[in-house]
Amino acid sequence: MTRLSAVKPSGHVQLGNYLGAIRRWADEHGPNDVFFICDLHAMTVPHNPGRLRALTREQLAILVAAGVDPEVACVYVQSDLVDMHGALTWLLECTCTYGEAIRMIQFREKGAGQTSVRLGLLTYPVLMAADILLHGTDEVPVGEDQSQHLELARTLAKRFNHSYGEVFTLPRAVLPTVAARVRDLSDPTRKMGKSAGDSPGVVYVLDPPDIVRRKIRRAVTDDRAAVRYAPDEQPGVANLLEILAACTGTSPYTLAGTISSYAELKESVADAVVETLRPVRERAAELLADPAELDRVRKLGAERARTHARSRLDAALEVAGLR
Ligand code: AQP
Repeated sequence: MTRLSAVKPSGHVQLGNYLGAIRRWADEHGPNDVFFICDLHAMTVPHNPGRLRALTREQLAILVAAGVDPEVACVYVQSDLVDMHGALTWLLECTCTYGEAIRMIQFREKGAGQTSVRLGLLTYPVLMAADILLHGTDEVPVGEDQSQHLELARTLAKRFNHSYGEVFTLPRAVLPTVAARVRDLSDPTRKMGKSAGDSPGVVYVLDPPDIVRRKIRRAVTDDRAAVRYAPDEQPGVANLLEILAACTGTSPYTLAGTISSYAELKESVADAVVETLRPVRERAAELLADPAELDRVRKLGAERARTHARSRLDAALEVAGLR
């Protein structure tokens, strides 16, 4: 059974990406899993080419440093197969209707109020369908915000199969088992996100320990001076307790009973986060300083992904009358 997961190089990898997803990928991956850095998706909004290139390498280094083993699972950069993703996207764009594309809620939300949007913002759900179908994916762990796109991928797979011949596996959405939902330290009403830029509320995986500590010490709490796990009433404190729980494998309720002040809570969170990220940061730094090794990993992933996808793309081109 093939499972597909991705990370988008729209910013530096943050603590939420790591605790919520990457750490679990590292713990649970097997030979049928496919992980990719979806750099093509990072181009739907204005982007800087040099920064995109650097973020892509950084994300690959972090995935591997975190323990996603490229010798076990398929770990690759999407643009290394740009010919294949691009070709299948075209077949699927010619399977999708304009009406289906403009009904995508994310397009309406992200495009709202903009004077000019890239056409790719409208069509990226079709690229996402191509990503999924190219690999014969059975399961895609997606959050609520992406479930409409997964539904589109199923619709396009069914329509293509029905029109031309059975080529594509119908993918299923599975709710990801989120190890932790990490919130922004400055505004705990919203999730921590990597595209927030240089925000004091976002801890990046490659932040040096002193920066991590400073950001956590400045985290927003409240004036109740009571360490309780009450996410609705005390979202800032609850977020810190959840981060500590995710790092230490304890429940936030239990932790709340053992800590008496906000200062103590922040010190414990800072220690735990620094120690949790340390091995990943150090290994990623080694990989980033060893371009030959990172290139080897990248090439290995691209070759595996290409082999995995080749026969399916060929079959799709063939039945559509292009061979
Ligand atoms: N705050 C978070 N808490 C827990 N999990 C999170 N993830 C992201 N933020 C948190 C999970 O990380 C994986 C990879 O995310 P992505 O690169 O696909 O992009 P995203 O979900 O849009 O993450 P970001 O960091 O918030 O990026 P931007 O700011 O660009 O939107 C996913 O499994 C995601 O659930």
